[in-house]
Amino acid sequence: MKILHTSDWHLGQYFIHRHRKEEHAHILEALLEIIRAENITILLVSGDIFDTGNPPNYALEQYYNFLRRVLRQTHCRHIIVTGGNHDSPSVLNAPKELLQFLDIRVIGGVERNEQNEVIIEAEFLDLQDENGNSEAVIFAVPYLRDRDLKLSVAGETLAERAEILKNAIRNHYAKGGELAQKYVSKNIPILTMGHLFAAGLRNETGENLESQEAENDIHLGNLGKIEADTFPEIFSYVALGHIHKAQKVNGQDNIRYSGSPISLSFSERLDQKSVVILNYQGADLTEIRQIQLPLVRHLVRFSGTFEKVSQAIVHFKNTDNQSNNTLRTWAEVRLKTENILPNADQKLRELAEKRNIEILKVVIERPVSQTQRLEEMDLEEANIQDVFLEKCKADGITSPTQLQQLNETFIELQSRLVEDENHL
Ligand SMILES: [Mn+2]
Repeated sequence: MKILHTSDWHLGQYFIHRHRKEEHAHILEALLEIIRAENITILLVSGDIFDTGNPPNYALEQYYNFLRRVLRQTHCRHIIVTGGNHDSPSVLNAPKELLQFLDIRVIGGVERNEQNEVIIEAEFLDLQDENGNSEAVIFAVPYLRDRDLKLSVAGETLAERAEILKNAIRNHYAKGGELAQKYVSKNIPILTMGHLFAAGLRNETGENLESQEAENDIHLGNLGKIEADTFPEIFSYVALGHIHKAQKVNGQDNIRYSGSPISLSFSERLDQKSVVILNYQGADLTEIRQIQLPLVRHLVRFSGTFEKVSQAIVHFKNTDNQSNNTLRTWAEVRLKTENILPNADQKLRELAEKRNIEILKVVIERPVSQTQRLEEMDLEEANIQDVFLEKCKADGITSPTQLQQLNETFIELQSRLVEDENHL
């Protein structure tokens, strides 16, 4: 039996005054083709189906049309959709009962009973074949909000909150693991899903992402990172969403982020997007394979002085015409300049136009010069937190306790901001 794992579609994304409708249309077509060609039986979508809680009509149409085509045009029998932090549980859940008749299971958010206790069983799916025999079980955990985990206790430190959050999530998965016990003897796949930050992310080359460039660093946030051992071993695979770059957690082959199918911000411009295919023989996961998705639009970033950026644009090799599926390149410019350059923006846009590149955003980067120390820091290389701490020191804050508190607050704010900005 083959299972496909994907996540973070962000249908309906509005990106610097543009929509992503065509990109999503191309990529859903590609997904459908993979489901067909690989003879997938179960499709898992681990959260962030839509970019906003109130998606535009065309995005809803793309979603329902995709579901319909999967059921009609492929051999896929079960579709499991969980809510991410971007999804509105009620929007996802609205057609839940209807979809269930079509073997599409939607877990938009955590369900609670009248005593306000989480109903773990609602996330536990026993998928059956046409004869009513279980053919797989999926513990389909949606994005867990603080309030789902009853974490709204005031006055805790950030570290305490992170610890409580981690334990609550661990406990949630442990209960799912207990429910799965009775299926062990059935010799069928037992999997789980999640939409959360995990610790120990490494890219394919084994580099530790947590020490990479700032934008990757912030992606992970520093709050409530979940360790690989959060997931009980009864689950042969953990299908995660939330992080947009495809990767394993702690180097473990069977705990993965599938990554988003399209680049949702310029910081994802170098990602190779893909989906994960799982092959099961009975309960055994015998193969895990990544399938690359086509690149339907290039996102590029030009950075440097006006001169350098102009040259880079003029010499840019636009691959737009190499494939019918490829849309016009979108660019972000990061202009390093100490003086205001009149019409720089306009001139660059005109140059780009000739290369069939559309500049979506020009960011002017002026050198910071509050203190000698700050001036000496290479801002391209520097860790954003170090810059913040240096700025605090430059402003006369020397108490280690105070610095520690400011640092924690900064990390929290930053992870919230960037989560927003990068549409995680
Ligand atoms: Mn996302």
